[in-house]
Amino acid sequence: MIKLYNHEISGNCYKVQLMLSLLGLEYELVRVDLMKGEHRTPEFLQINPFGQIPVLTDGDIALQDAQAILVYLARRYGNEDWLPLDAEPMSRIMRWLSTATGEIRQGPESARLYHLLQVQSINIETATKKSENILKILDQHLAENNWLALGRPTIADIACFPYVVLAPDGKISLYPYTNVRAWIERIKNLPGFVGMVGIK
Ligand SMILES: N[C@@H](CCC(=O)N[C@@H](CS)C(=O)NCC(=O)O)C(=O)O
Repeated sequence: MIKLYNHEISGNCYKVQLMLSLLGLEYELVRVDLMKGEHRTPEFLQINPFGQIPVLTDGDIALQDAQAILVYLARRYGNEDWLPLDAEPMSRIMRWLSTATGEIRQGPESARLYHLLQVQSINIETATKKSENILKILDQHLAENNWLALGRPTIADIACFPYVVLAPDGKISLYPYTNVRAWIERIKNLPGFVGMVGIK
């Protein structure tokens, strides 16, 4: 049985849950209470020394990092559609997995942490500026493409979706980004789509 170590307000956990659901897989959610520090217990550090969720276990395998887990699920349970192995399409997908952990994490993910969870160490001016910058780039890219990496949904879309759609939690309006909003609707219409707190 697949288990996802999860917290309901985590967009990084949600991207894994969304992929599991789109693939029609059965899984069990194991709640890790971040507020109580359950991610820092010796038991949890054994499955992820980084002290972070998500972690996915599949039998004896324990995997860490949302992007790495998306790669595993796509290759283990998906078909070529979600993550093809040919050099060029694979590279196009990797580019957006990097964007999810780079520009999107430094932008809308950080702005959300600041406003929703009052993480004061975040420089909110920088996070807001970075959010607007990456949303503008995404909007331009999506003016000519229905999906981020290829002509169909891939794990690139799933990796980037949560913290883009949750940007308003960080007081970043999505109103100016018409093409981003249309892409969000396309993702919400995928068979098997599930939401999370803040995403209907
Ligand atoms: N690169 C990791 C980042 C995961 C991450 O930042 N997880 C957060 C929850 S969304 C967490 O566990 N934070 C607790 C901490 O870092 O102390 C991934 O993509 O999975």
